[in-house]
Amino acid sequence: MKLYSYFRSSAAYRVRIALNLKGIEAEQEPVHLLRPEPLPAYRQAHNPQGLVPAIETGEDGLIPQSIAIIEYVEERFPQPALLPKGLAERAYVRAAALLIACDIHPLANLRVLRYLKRELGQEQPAIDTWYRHWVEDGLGRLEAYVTAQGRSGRFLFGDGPTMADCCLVPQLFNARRLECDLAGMPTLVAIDARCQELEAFRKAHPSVQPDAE
Ligand SMILES: N[C@@H](CCC(=O)N[C@@H](CS)C(=O)NCC(=O)O)C(=O)O
Repeated sequence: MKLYSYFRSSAAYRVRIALNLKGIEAEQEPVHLLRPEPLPAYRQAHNPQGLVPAIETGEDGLIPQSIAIIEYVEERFPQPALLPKGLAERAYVRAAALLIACDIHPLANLRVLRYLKRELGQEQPAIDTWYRHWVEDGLGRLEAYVTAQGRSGRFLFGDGPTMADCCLVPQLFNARRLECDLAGMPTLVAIDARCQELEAFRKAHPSVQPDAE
C-alpha cells in the first residue's frame, strides 16, 4: 500500500497512527501542501479530491478521506481492532472521531485559513483567533461528551487505542502548535499523554516523517 501524506497534515497523521497500530507497512509518498507543485499533479493523476491523505490499496484502488481509509483498513485487517465490539460502543468511538474530523478540522484547515486571508482579507491575528476559537470550542465539546459518557479509561474508549485516539492526538498536536488553551480539557490531555507512550503514535509524529521540515 502507498500512503499519500504530508508530515504536518493532521488528517494524514490519523491514518499513519492507524496503520502503525495495525502493523501495516505502507510506502509513503509525500505531497507538499504549501508549494505550487506537486498538488495539482497529484490531483490530476491520483486523487481528484486533491487532499491528503489518500491510500493506494492496489486491488481496491485509491481511497481518499482519513475516516474512510481507517474504516477500510479496519475491515480489511480486523486485528488489532480500532473499533470496539458492541454497537453502542462503536457508535461512541465513531462519534468522538467524527466530532474531530467533521466538526473541528474542516473549520481550521489550510484552505479555509487561506480563504480567510486571501479572499476575505483577514489579518493573521484574526485568523489565529478564528483557529483557536473553533479548535477550543470543539475540543471542549469532546471533553464534555467523553466525560458524560463515562466510557474512557487509559484511552478515549477503555484501555486500548481506537479510531477516536487516532483522531485526538493529531488534533491536540495542531492545537498546541497554534497555542490553544487546553486547560479545560484534562481528560483529553491525559489520554493524549498515554497515547504518546505507544510506539505506533510516536512513529506517526510529524517530526519523524520522511518529508519533515
Ligand atoms: N476530510 C478530509 C480532510 C482532508 C484535508 O483537508 N487534508 C488537508 C491536510 S490536513 C489538505 O489536504 N489540505 C490541502 C488544501 O487544503 O489545499 C480527511 O479527513 O481526509
